[in-house]
Amino acid sequence: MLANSPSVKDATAKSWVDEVARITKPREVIWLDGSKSQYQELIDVAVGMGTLIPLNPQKRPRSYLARSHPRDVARMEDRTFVCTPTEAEAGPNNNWREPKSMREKLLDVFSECMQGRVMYVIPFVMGPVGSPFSRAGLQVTDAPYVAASMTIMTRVAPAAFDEIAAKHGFVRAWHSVGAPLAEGETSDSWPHNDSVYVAHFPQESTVMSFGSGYGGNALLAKKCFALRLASYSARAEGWLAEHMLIVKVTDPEGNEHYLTGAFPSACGKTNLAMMRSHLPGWQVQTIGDDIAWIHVGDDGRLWAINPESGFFGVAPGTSPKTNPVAIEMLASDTIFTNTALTADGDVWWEGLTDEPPSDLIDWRGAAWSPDSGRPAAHPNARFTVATSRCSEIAPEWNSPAGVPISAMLVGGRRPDTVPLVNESLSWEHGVFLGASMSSAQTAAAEGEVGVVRRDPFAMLPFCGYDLAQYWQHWLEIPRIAAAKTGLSIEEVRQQLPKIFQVNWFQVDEEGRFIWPGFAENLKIVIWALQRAAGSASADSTPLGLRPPLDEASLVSGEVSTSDLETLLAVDVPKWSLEADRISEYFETFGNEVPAELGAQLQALRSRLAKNPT
Ligand code: OXD
Ligand code: MN
Repeated sequence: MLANSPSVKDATAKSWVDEVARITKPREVIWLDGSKSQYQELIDVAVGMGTLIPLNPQKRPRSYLARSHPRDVARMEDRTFVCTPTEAEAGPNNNWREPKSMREKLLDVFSECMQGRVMYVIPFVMGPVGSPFSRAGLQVTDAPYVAASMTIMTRVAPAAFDEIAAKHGFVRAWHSVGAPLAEGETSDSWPHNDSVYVAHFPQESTVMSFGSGYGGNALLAKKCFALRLASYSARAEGWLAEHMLIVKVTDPEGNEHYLTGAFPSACGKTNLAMMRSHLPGWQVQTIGDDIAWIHVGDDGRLWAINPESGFFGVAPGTSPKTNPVAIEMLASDTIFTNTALTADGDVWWEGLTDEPPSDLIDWRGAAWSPDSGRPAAHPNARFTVATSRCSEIAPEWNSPAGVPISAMLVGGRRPDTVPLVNESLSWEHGVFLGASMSSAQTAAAEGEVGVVRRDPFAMLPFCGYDLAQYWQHWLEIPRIAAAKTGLSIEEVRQQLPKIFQVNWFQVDEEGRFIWPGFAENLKIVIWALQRAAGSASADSTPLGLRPPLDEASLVSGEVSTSDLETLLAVDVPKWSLEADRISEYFETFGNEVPAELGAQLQALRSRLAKNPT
């Protein structure tokens, strides 16, 4: 049995937990301290429940497979709510609910919902312990799988109480699978409730999540805290909470550069964050693969921390070719969810090997063969693994000050129209590129896969307030930086990162990707970093700036000069239509859309008009 631990120094924390227990009525309350032994005990409990299946220790030591309920496999955006005082504040991008009545509704839903189960209390820190940018949270959950996953994904430690004391507060994260047990009843292996709520109360720094045990619906530190609630606080406090990877690139001269990238879910952030350099003298290291908290430094530069301490990555498509660093990282100490199981007790997913093993158990637990006509792993199957397992993690991932960012990528999954890379002409133009981003939908959220939707800065599902106000906040950054540093706006502009739009996903007539992607993306990253450092040339296009077409470093065995021309081409008729679509999208935000973005759209239209071919 887990020890009921720590001396809870913070009276507010203690009384909140008491209140939750009074409402939810668990049979026992256990505080976690982040220790290895407690983690192992959580795992043992989850194995005992049948939630986790131990993998063959000869193949994958200390690793487990979880099979979720078939209806609980992804983030549920239509069951995710933002409860700001007014609907206008939440914006058309969020499902708004009036906070008081929603809170009452949820208190009702949570009433006695943990009966017969243990409530785990998880004190955690987001960001390096002691960093001025870190924040603390307390999550309660009645799912040992969720508690174990949170132990991997966040810094669970008694130090959270010091952070709470220092920062005067913490995020309150309520989580229940919503499946109380009657006396003597045993639990399902994946308890859940068909009625799901993931409700955010930014004013009270509170999340209440009920019914789902999966990913972002349940690991509340991730999307709920580090993006939705954090983006809301960030606007008021003058910083940015972004759905961005952070990567470190060291050039052959030993200069260190840091870059962030905003990409929608399942668009290769983890692969880009873990690229292995194949270019002589260049080194790539990982800082984070999903979330960046970005603050203006005293020097006027933007400094980023990764608030997480683990990776919750999409498994399908991850292979020794696409992400060798991840494959090594997953060799042990990993929780897999909804992958297939091999006959010898290991995991498999589509793309891991060219040929599937002939004999598998699929993610639902049914026998599978290559003729089954359905995927063996769920397309949103995941791995959960600690940052410390990544051999290429940069030591400064844990630096309290964060890392200074010199370039930012914004990119979606577009089969055509959006070129391989496009450099913005100014900070404001970069914000326009982020605000007008779009991408074909993936399996990371419920909804039809493949449909192109606008996903500004990859934050559509994660921004805790009106996206139009969020764009305005991005536009304010130069002024915020000038006010903080005493530099002029012009001086600040020299310090801010350059913003680049990228698209790795253009296809030819046969539907094949034209750009090889993966490790080759490093060439684009290098061009962007060299542009930021002022050491690479560029040509103008109606969209912005691009590498010269004879850019030898981008051409390789796989990419001919003519491919490169296709990849970098600007199709003016398509872009005129794209401008119309952007305009229609902006209109859905009414008067809130910053005038500056209207001016950027107008400027795009006039550049296109001057280049009719
Ligand atoms: C994620 C997501 O899990 O974006 O990171 O869906
Ligand atoms: Mn994500």
